[in-house]
Amino acid sequence: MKIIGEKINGTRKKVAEAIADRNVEYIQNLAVKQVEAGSTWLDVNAGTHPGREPEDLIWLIENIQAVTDTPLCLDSANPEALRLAIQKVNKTPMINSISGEPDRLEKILPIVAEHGCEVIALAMDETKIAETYEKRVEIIEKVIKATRAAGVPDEKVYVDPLAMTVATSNQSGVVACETIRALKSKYTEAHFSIGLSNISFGLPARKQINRTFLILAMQAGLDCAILDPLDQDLQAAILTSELLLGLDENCLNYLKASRKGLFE
Ligand code: THG
Repeated sequence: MKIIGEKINGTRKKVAEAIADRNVEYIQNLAVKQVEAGSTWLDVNAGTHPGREPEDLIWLIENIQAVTDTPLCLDSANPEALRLAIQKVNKTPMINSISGEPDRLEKILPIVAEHGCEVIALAMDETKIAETYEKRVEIIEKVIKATRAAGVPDEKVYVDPLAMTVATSNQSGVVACETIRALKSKYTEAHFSIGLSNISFGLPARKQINRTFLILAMQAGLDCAILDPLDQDLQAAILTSELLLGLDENCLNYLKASRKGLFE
C-alpha cells in the first residue's frame, strides 16, 4: 500500500492559516512527520484562492523541499498553477489530478506526459458525479484512452473511483469498491487510489469509518490512498490487511511493526 500524506491541504483550517501567515515551521513539521510515518508522496494543496494559488503552492513546495526529498503530489485543478509549480520541484511529482473533463485532459495531461509524472485520474467528467459504478468505469475507460494516446503508461496512472461521503449517499462506499473491481481486471498495470477521509465527512468517529473503508477498498484492489499517515490505528489496519490479503511475504512487515510496538 502506497501512502500519500494528506495533511498539507489548504482546505484544512490550520493549514490555511499557516499559508496565510507564512508559518514555515508548521508546514515543515507536517512534512517531516508524514515522511517519518511512511509516506511515498506528500499531497500539497494550496487551497481555494484562485488568484493566490500559484504563489502559495510554490511557497509550500520550496519550504517542504527544504526538509525532505520525498516526492510531492501536486493537488490542483489549475493548469497554470501546476505548470509553474512543476518548475520548482526537485523530484518528478505525482499530478493530482486529471479526469474526464475535456478541459483537464487538454491542459493538464500534456504536463503529465511532458514531465513523465504519475497521475491520479478521477472517475468524473464535466457532468455531475456519476452514481453508478458502470458510468464511472466508462469515464475511466475514456481517460485511459487519452493517457495512452499521450504516451503515459498505465503503470503511472492512479485511478481514483471517488470516495464521496456516506453521510449523503449510503451507496458511495460500495460504488467506489465496485469501480475498482471492474477496472482492476481490465487495466492490470494501473493503480487505484482514493482520498480516504472524504468517505466520513459529516459523521462522528471519522477515523473508525476511514479505517474500515480502507480495509474494504483494499480487498477490492486499492493499492494507494491519500490518508492521514499519523493515524496509528489506520497504519495497523493497513499492515494487517496486507498480511491477510497475501501481500506481506513471510509476514515480514507485520512482524517488524509488531516489534516496533505499533499494535500496543
Ligand atoms: N481524491 C484526490 N485528491 C483529493 C481527494 C480525493 N484531495 C483532497 C481530498 N480528496 C483528500 N485529502 C483530504 C485531506 C484532509 C481531509 C479530507 C481529505 C480531512 N481531514 C480532517 C481534518 O483535517 O481535520 C481529519 C480527517 C479524519 O478525522 O481522519 O477531512 O478524493 N485525488
